[in-house]
Amino acid sequence: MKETLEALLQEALGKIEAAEDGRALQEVRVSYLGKKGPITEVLRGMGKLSAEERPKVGQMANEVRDEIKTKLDEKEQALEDIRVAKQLEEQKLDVTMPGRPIEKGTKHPLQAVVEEVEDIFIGLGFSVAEGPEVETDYYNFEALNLPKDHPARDMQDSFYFTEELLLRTQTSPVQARTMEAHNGVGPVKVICPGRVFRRDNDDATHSHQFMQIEGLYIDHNVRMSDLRGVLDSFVKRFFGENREIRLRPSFFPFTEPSVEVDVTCALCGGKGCRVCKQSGWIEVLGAGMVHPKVLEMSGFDSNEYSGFAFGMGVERLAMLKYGIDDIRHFYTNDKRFLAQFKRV
Ligand code: 2U9
Repeated sequence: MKETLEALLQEALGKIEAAEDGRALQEVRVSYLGKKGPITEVLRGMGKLSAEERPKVGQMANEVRDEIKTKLDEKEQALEDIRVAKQLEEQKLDVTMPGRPIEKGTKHPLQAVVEEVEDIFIGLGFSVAEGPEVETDYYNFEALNLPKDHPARDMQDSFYFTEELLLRTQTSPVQARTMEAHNGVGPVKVICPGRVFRRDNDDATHSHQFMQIEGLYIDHNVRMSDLRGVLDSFVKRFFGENREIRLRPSFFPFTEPSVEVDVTCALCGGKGCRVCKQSGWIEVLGAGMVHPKVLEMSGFDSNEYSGFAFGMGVERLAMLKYGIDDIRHFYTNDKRFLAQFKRV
């Protein structure tokens, strides 16, 4: 009996040792310690033993059962430890690891320039006005002294939806609408930034679609010197205090007199170089005194009121300020170009 129990113990310990998971272990537990197991069998058969042998065998059977139970419990714990360790290893999460940086976009350089120009003019007492990109022939041309047969339309003739509806060729219709809304009562002091569309062949300096900022100031006694002062302040703030402006006579149907405005060349400081074609000046703006007909058409008495207006291309401003050599960079969305304006 003793040998049988000893053999049983060794056999059970071997199986416990070999068990690789909880299930195998449970099978060992049931088969050795269960009601139909060999140890129960031994205990049941004790009646047949002599009085002398009975307690010894009983004690030994109990010891074998306890030993198997202990080893089963130990192995169960060991398997559980391995399972937890494995799971921890697999699901390792380093909470101290720095996160993956989210790539931040940048403000488009044209938008940055528009906002900078807006800030400067707001500082000079102007408001910002916006209007539709799809315009009527009336506001885009007629109200600006460009009647239907006017030759200056040819330069801009662009994207028509119908005879009377087109993509605006300038932001001037926004000023015309603003003036109309004032019902002949000044002052009107606005700048109008926005996208405009023209018939043009695209190249390094031209695009059929670009951005403009136009300005308008109407009040009693507004004079050309006011125009000069405002544009001089703007240019000094936008390009640098050391810049001067120069006005040259020009023609626009909506202003009389009209001027083109040059700024001292940044590269040579006015001495003359390749960039300014030896002139020392670079053209940046168009401007003039609002034509009396334009004032009258939008409801202002031209004997009582006068005003100045100006217009500039945003791409051109940005190209001059940041040394950009091709207008198409603004529209191709190349991140290598755009990322250079992170700090603008
Ligand atoms: C009203 C009255 C007058 C706006 C003006 C210019 C001169 C001008 C363009 C030149 C090419 C800007 O860079 S560009 O696209 N503009 O030169 N614009 S005066 O005059 C107005 C506008 C509205 C009611």
